[in-house]
Amino acid sequence: MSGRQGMTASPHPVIALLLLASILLPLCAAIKMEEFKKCTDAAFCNRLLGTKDERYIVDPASVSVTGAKLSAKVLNKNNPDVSLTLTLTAYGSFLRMHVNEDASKGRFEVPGVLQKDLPQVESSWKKSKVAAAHTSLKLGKADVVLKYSPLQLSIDIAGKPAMIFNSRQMFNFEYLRQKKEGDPEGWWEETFKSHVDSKPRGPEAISFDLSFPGFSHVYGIPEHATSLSLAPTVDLAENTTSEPYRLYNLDVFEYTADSPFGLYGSIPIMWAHRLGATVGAFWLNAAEMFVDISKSDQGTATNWVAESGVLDLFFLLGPTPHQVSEQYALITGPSALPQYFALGYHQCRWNYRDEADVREVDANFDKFDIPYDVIWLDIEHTDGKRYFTWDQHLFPHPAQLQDDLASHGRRMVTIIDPHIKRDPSYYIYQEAEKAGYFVKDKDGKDFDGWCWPGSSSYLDMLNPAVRQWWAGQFALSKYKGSTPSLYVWNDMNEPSVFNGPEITMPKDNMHFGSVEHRDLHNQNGQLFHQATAMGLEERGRAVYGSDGDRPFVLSRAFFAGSQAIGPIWTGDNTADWDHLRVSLSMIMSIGLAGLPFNGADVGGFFGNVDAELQTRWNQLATFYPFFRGHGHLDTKRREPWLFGDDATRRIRDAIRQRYVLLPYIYTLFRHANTSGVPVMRPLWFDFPEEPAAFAIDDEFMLGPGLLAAPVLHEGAQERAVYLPGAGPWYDAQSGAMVKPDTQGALKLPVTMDDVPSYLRGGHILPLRERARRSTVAAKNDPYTLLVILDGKEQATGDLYLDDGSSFAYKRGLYAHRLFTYKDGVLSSAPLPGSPSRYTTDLYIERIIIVGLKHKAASYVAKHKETGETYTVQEGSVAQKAGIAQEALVVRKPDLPVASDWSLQLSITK
Ligand code: NBV
Repeated sequence: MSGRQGMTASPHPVIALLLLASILLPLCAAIKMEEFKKCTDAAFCNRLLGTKDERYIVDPASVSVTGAKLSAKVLNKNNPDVSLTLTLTAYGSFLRMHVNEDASKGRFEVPGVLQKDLPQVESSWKKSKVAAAHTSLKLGKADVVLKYSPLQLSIDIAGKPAMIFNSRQMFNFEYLRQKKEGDPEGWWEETFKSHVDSKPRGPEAISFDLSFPGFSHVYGIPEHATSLSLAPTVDLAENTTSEPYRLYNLDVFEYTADSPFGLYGSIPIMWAHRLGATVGAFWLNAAEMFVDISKSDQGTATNWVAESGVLDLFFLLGPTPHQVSEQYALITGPSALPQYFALGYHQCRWNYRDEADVREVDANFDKFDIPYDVIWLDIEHTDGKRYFTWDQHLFPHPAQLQDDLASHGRRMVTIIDPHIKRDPSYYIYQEAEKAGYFVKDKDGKDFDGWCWPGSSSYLDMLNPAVRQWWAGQFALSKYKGSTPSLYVWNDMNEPSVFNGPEITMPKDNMHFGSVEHRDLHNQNGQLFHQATAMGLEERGRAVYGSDGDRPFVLSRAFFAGSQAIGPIWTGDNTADWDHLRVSLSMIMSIGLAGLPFNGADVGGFFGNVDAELQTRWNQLATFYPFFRGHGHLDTKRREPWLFGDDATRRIRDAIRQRYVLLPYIYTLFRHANTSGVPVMRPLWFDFPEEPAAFAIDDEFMLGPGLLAAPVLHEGAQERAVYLPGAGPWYDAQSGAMVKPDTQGALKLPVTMDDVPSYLRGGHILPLRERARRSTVAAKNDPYTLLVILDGKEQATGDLYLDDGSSFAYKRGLYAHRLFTYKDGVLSSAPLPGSPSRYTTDLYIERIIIVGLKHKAASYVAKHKETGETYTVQEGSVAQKAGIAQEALVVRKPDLPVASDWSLQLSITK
């Protein structure tokens, strides 16, 4: 025995403090830790996490190789009846290890996540030497060795060990068995609080260890409110443990800003990064999971356990951060391309009371000259929490309201939760009940749980027929009072069940195909999200024809693959500075897990936010991939103009700055859509060779060209910033070059107006500078190119263009432009491989060049082909964009944005 057993379980320091606080301050609301399981409360975690087991060997006689796939039997030395089938499949840039019992035992394999056409194999096991004790394979830069006794898989990258599976022999696979007299406690039945889990299939957990030799940093396995570089949970020197990271989708009331407890979503992918190599490990399994991490001079060691399912483990071979993202996107799909409007500002509140309230908020945005795109309605807009209905007194004319909003370019989002009121007169309940579409309890009756509407049932979204039926509910003819400008928000889909174990569904509930809820719990919310998005997609085709309308559905619960459906947010955070700070790590971690379109409630959901925090939060959220202000029913109103003139001005600036950046952000989302690369990401993603950046999580990159280090502390007078790489870096507010010390550090004084952010030399950012009410109002606006030169006076950048709303881009109706600045010539060409069928009249109205070394008496900008010349101005013309006091500005070149051209800049001294 080793691992957690025999170690002292000391509560995490923050947890210990909270426990103390809950004793001292019983009236102060905070997360109720006792509502949620710890590892020691879960029999499978107790049994298997970090438990050594030397029984598993590969039967050498069984090893066979066909093409890319190796198959073998894994035997249990102590039990001749057990035999597992292991397959190892080599893909060009990743490796898949799959272990299961005889398929007839019906262990659950997660459906719908894996891409159908996993990439072609570059090299295969054919090239391996099949020896008595092991089999090996060369795969790109990776050397893979499968050892037989004990079972072990090791992967070297560029000659150095990078990942080793089962080197500490914690692999265990609890085979399905018959119940016997004298079986250990916790095998067949388990109680937590007053909830009894009948566990009809008995013990079926799977565990393993995975080491990352030479890596001091691992990341990912969201969702947790923790540091980005994951802190160890096992202290080898002190022989103590704290709670492992838990992956179990839960509705955690008032979660704390530093905890390994599971939250609303789970994506079991871990990244490891060191100088010269980045790798990843993804376990496709939707059951409850725990992960321990320990660190030593040798690197990082991790232990994993899941309650059921199969072992389906993908090793992503990198070796760069971009490649790990690409590999994960090959496996689980790239992220959906959002509609352009969805990247604008969203105004939400629980609740906008009635139609007059909505109209007033909408009008105030115009009055205070603040752009926004979407206004949201929470649960109170419904008739008694019967989703798809409207409270007749508060919202008597919903379609008219939406049409009026749409007439000036704004959309509405309504909430649709998964709990269905058990009311025989409610049409959704009636239809679903009659068709037998609800999840069953362990006795085969429709499960009855408590949620907002009272007694509720839950649709069984594992059943494709239920998803199809649900999708149909979004047809305009079905969803009364909805219009094409209405989009959807799925909350509570973990699912949240107020009277269930840990506020969720009992694990022994039954789904379609005799699947226990236990097996798919972490995918539950995703299936609901998917069915809703499918509904909007179908509605879009019905309204607009075959190119349709890209769905926009925000979900709280998520799982691997959710990126292909739509955005998520980090749930019910709190209006305090800790939550402001932790939002960065959370968003980046979820982005690394392939889901770039995510954000945190701006202002913090629980509690009242003051002017300073609200200002700082908006300044940060300018760069969030998803930007939505929201607040709890009991909080004071917090629309942007309610915090005094200074705060209103600053929040307006922050939101306007977001709109200025939209062409750049939309282009980043296109990259996520084609190659899985996160939009908001850690510094080391773009600077993998900088160890000083590996643990930084209070700054981030927005794409490759912008670094943001917003102010994250109350009353801050200064901000310490780390600027990686050789630079040059330019202050995004002044355009002035900044000079960090030799270590890359910069300390600067800050006022409430400052949002430290930096432009990276060598990059070109497409912008839209005109202040408008919404993205719709800016639809025909011209562009600005912000050219930030590197030390050699060169730069490149790109701009993705399409109609911003439909699926026509899938037919090639888009343009992706590549801009290059070199030797004083700025040129525009199609990004290699992009089509040229998309046409637009839009043009570039301004070019700002930052970082020219030579100050000259005059400049001439000339179109190389037409000979036309343009006015060149130096100085603060571009201040509207918050950029470039020290820049050179080419005014009104009016170059067509989607055509080829080049512009020569001559310096006359
Ligand atoms: O629907 C009400 C809220 C919603 O505003 C919030 O964003 C969700 O995360 N919902 C949770 C349920 C109530 C939470 C206390």
